[in-house]
Amino acid sequence: PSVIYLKDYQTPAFLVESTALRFELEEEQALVRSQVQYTRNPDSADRLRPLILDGHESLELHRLSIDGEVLNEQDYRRQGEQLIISELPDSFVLECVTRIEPQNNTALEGLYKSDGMFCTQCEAEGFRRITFYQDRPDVMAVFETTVVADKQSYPVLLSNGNNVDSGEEDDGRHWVRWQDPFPKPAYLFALVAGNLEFIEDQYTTASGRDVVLRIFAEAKDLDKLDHAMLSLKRSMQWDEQVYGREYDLDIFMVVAVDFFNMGAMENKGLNIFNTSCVLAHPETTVDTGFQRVEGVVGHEYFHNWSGNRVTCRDWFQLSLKEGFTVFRDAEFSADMNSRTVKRIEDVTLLRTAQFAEDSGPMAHAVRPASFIEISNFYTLTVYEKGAEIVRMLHTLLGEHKFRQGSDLYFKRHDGQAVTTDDFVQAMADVSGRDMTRFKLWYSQAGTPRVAVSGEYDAASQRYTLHMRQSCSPTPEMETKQPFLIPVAMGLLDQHGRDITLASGNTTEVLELVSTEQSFVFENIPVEPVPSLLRGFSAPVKLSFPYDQEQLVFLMQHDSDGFNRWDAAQQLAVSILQKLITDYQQGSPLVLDNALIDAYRLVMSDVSLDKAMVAKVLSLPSEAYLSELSDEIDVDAIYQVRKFVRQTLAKALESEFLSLYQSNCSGDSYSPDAASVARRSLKNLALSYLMATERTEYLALARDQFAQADNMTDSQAALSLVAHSVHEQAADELLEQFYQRWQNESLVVNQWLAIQAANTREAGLQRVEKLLTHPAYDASNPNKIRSLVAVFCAQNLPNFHNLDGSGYRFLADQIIVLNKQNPQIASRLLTPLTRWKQYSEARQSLMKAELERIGNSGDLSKDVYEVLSKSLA
Ligand code: HT7
Ligand code: ZN
Repeated sequence: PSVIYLKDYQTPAFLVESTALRFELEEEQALVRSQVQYTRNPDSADRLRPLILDGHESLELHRLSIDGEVLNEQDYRRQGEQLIISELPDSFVLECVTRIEPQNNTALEGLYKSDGMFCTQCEAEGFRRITFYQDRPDVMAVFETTVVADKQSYPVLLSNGNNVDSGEEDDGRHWVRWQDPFPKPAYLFALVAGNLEFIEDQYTTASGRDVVLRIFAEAKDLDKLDHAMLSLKRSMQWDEQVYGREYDLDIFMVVAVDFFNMGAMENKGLNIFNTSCVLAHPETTVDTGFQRVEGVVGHEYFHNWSGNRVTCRDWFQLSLKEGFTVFRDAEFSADMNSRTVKRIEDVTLLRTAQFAEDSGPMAHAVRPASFIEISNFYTLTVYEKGAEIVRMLHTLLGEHKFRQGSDLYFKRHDGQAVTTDDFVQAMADVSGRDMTRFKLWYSQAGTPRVAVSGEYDAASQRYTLHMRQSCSPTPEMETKQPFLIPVAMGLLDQHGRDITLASGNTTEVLELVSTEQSFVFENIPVEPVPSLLRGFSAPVKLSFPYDQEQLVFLMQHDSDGFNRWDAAQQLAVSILQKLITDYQQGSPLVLDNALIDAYRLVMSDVSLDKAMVAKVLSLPSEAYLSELSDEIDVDAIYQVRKFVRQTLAKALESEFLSLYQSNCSGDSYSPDAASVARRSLKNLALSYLMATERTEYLALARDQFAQADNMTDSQAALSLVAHSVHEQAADELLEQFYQRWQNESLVVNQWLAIQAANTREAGLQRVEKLLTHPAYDASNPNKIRSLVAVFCAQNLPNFHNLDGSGYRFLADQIIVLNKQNPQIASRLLTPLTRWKQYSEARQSLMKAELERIGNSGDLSKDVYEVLSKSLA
């Protein structure tokens, strides 16, 4: 497969004025007629450039004509994924009829069927599976779409924009015509046809325009749409208030589908959502599920400006829309819930999964320089690290200038397809800053390290922070230039109070721009404890030689909530890492009292909000400990973490019990932030109590399971019992749960995931049995993620079994999925790509499975790219 390079970007040879589509949907096929008005691009110097259309090999071409004249086979060339037509006039209409088979489309790209309904997924390059087109984001056009289908089976026919006409035909078929007045690239095209119902609401924009809001789903799910509707209205209002952005069409539609490769898609005026990101009901959805719906609804809605009105010039610029939109949705969620907790969650994801990606074989810059398959670049780096870049701009410019920069960006580029450079330029123009060094964040891969040390001179009352930055080589980039790293910081006096700095503020943003740099603070009366990287102001690995006492001091006193949590994490990490070494050396494990004392302090700190307490009392995950290891010792990490949990549980048993009891409330369920916090603390306490392995706590968990009026409490209890030593109770509860919820697909996914994550022996056999359970469907990505992906990513002892069975299992799954759904297959590969970080024994087992996949024949571009980079 060929490599596409950013440096080879060329403007399109032709522009599109308008695109008219007609879909004849049938059970065995769909006929697609496109009529596209082309004009030669005046930008293009070479007037002989041919028209190059993209078209997937599965497209059956029935007819091609130019201005009504049918083309013969000698008038065009079909070459791989392209159809090339030369010697064209400057302006013409190309009509094209293709035949496709949505019912056989298992890749879930282009037009496919999900549970009997037709739907589309065109980002990034799915439109070329529908018709021949310049399937690239810088070709924007207004679309008119007519959908024709049997009325009884497909009463609802949707596409982008406004419904302008509809009618019935004699044979039981009907049609609906949609017009989208906003020029858009093909990746934002959408179509849905099915037997759907909807809930409706209305929103009046700040300028007084009325917008109809509709959320569609299967009839059985209609009672699970209210939270999404509320989230949508909150998103619309938030975007007006915070960014001054209004919605622009008369109608905004969301459709829930069960078969979907990702979370959701921001198609203009017609968002398509994975059911897992839109359905929510207290009885079937956990608190984090409610929050995810709010976040994803916000994310897709915000794309209407950051992505749709202003889109990407090419796919290397993906983070232009994704990084900015993730930043926007994170701020939205922070405003709707606890800001600090949201930040802790996002940083946890970044530090575990994104940092691991950035040091693995698929490491790439936020604006990659090349790719084989763009679907492989919908990554944590492009999304989450991209959002961190936007956050750094926000930190460097401040709220007000950042908003001016955003206003300028939208004004300057409305209706255009642009680059990350254009985005930064708008920020540079409003602030008058030179952003040249800052832009290295987009082009250099890898996580910078910042080593900091402090020096206090009592005589001169001067405190100096010395910083040194470095960044390890990544594939295709051996050496890096120093980044511009904003380090938000403060200094705490001996009482834990913030010292006012020369600027008059207690938090300052230091700008680290060279490899080594020192920052001097005058008039510091006592040796301070520095609070560094407040709010995680840059996506770096910062180290400072704190001792345990200083970490506990920061945990208690730092005015920055994020850093209070982070001090607790650093304390726990250092203690766990020491125990991991003890375990490896065969020394007995003894837990340092410092952690027990620190936990006790946190539990008695009434100033902390409950969500924060729950976060601080959660040990660093196995994934985070793995990411921090030079060589990942699966067994040591798993055993030590288990030992520490159990020791904490026993040492603080009475405290955890009273925490549990004081957070049980008889109130009916509400997904508001305070109730979510209370439940998270209660269930965390229950998890420690269960870790004691005492039977009275099994009874407590069983009671909670029996009496819960909401899925959060029910599932927490189920998961704790299922993962406990009480095997019989585990089996009973799992069976009861399944009997009760077997008709709720999303709940069944959770049931599968709980079992997949069970670290008890013979985990693989349990997973293999579940593959044949009626609840499992090997063609549905949500099921694959719940069972296969959870097993491989979260069940460390079983997946990494030294007999190699876990690796073999994953390779077998990938070999099948490579043909069926390449996007999912290549995502599933991730755990195997990290093979170089394990012991030699595991390395050779993992590598052998990668090679077996490689030799299995006919690899998709998706799998080929990840595999070849992993083995390089
Ligand atoms: N922009 C959307 C991307 C997306 C996608 C990409 C590749 C394959 C399938 C996909 N489904 C959705 C999602 C988003 O970031 O909003
Ligand atoms: Zn997005």
